[in-house]
Amino acid sequence: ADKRAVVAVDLGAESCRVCLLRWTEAGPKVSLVHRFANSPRENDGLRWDLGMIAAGVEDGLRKAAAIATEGIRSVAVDGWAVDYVRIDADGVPLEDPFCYRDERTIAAEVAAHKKIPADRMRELTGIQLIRINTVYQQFADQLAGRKPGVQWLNLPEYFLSRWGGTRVAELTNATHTQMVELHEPEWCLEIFDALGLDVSRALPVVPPGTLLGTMNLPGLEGASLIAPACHDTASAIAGIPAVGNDWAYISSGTWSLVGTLLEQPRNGAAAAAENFTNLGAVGGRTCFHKNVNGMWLLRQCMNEWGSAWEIAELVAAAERAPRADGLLDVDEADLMLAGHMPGRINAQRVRRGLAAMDESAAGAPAMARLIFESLAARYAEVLARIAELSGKELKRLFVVGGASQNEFLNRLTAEATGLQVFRGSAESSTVGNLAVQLAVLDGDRDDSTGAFAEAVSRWAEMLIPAMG
Ligand code: LFR
Repeated sequence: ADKRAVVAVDLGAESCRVCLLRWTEAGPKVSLVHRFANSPRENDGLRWDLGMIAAGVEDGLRKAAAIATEGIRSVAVDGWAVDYVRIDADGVPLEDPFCYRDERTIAAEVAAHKKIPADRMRELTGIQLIRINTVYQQFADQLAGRKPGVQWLNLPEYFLSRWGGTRVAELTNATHTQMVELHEPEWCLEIFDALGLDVSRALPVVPPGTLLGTMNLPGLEGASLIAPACHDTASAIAGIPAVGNDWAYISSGTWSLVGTLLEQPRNGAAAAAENFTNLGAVGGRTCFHKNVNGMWLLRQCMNEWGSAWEIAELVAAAERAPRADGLLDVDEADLMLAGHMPGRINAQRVRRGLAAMDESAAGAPAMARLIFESLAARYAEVLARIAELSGKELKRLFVVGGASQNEFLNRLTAEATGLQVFRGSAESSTVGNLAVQLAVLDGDRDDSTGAFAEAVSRWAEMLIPAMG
């Protein structure tokens, strides 16, 4: 068997990671070879620093190549969805990509729905109507008269093409644009037409597990480039090896994605009215979930509190703080925006007739507790609806991703939901990314089948204990 190493790149809104899978006598072993902080910055709008991300990832790839003297067999990239790179005819980015939190889409969303009603967009795509979706960003670019570029790619696919891969739109990521048909893996022409967007600038939609070519980066030449589930959430869910019909998930990081896997999308009146999403998942399945706010709330507060608190101490202090006197609506639009989060939280409290809290670092434990209790209550609400809409009798809840390490939040979640909570991998996106690669390298190429999903699941089960 081929015992060369396999590399997973995971792009996160807060941190980016390069991990290396090597084979030992005892089986696979995965180690983190490079990690660096990421965040959008104000630069003619809220944007990502693409050069910094590329330099960081490529540093990581070179480190991986230096460690893996046996050679690297393949590389795959997953990352947050919806944001994209517009490129010129030579594949060179026109500018730094916008961050989905940039406020330009507030007006674009309203304007877009004058051209195509929200209900119709929902009916066509089955996707949660949420301002961050690519479609509103593309429309905002157009309204602002930004040069369209010859093509655009979501970020993971951009990186794969940057190193020599075919330019594609991987399905799990493409669905989050809100520009793909619900029942066909194809761009939705009605939406492109209604908004005056040019479908010839979008790339062919391909399933997760597609081979895109070979790597041209010095030191890694010849490694296969694979599109995994390019959407980090779809990768994270692929990293949960659970079987059966009684489980739900929370992919817990900057966002909390609260949902369950379905064999078929559900876009009936209730799912639409309650704005659940039907995103692409590995093996032709559907991630049926809702974006709930997440560690964004806490991280944004921590930015204001300076270096006063480390996350672990803050969680411990929150656990000792008194119960909150009233819960936040964590999904209020204002709480999705960047900057002065303690003030935004207090503004909501005051609007709801509650007393303002201490916004300083001294008040951090109480505010953190409020955030955790409010998130847990929201998870419970959403999961109850998921059980109802999916017809599943939920018993187990798998929490994966960075914030799955927060045992206090897990306990609050167990109390609020009544479900048995299992902590999956903190690096579940990487588990899923590698599992898809291994399934493909093993010869399981037909993504549309349950067999592919099962192969991925078997690999995920083997990889979880192998994560360093
Ligand atoms: C999680 C995630 C979510 C997506 C949001 C924006 O990292 O990918 O699934 O809704 O970020 O891309």
